[in-house]
Amino acid sequence: MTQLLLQSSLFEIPPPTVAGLTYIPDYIDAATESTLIDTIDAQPWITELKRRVQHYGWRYDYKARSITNDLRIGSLPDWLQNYAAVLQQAGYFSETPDQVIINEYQPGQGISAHIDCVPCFTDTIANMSLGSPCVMDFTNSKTCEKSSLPLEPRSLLVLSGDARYVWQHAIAQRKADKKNGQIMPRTRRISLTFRKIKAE
Ligand SMILES: O=C(O)CCC(=O)C(=O)O
Repeated sequence: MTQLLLQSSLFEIPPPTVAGLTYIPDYIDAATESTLIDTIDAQPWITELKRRVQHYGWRYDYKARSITNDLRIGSLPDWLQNYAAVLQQAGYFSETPDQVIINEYQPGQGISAHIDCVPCFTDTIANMSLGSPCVMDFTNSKTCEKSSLPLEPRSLLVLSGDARYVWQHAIAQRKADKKNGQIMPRTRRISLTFRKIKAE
């Protein structure tokens, strides 16, 4: 029995495939990343959660887990609108995203497992990573299968199909991640999540 366990531990179990997940490393270059971080840091942060956030286009009500008409802020600022337009032109979205949430994660901060609000947002969620690498964990809400994906800075993650509607995603609240057996300490990470609000 021990022998069997030892032998099996030599093999890595391949993670289940998350259908509908597209991961694009180096989606933006380092200069663009740096400019984006400076632009983001020049804007006011909302501090009512454990992590700091910024909302554009529409505010999201974390308590009610919803978006209502009174939460409309206005058009995306130009520096976000350009990315929203490119995401639509690239075919990831059928309509241009009109809502962006920016999340800041200091080491030890994360986001609990969730599926993005189904009545609020359309069928694609796109997420750009800046700063620290981190691991995103996925759990299949039907089968409880698990999978993890290291998110590199400057990458783009697009969730559609099962990745959008069946798999929960989360970032564990910890100060380091393991990648290929190596401990990777986290530093400050910022993510930009692009969504399209569902029409009433
Ligand atoms: O920070 C991330 O990469 C994920 C953000 C997210 O899941 C969310 O804002 O709902």
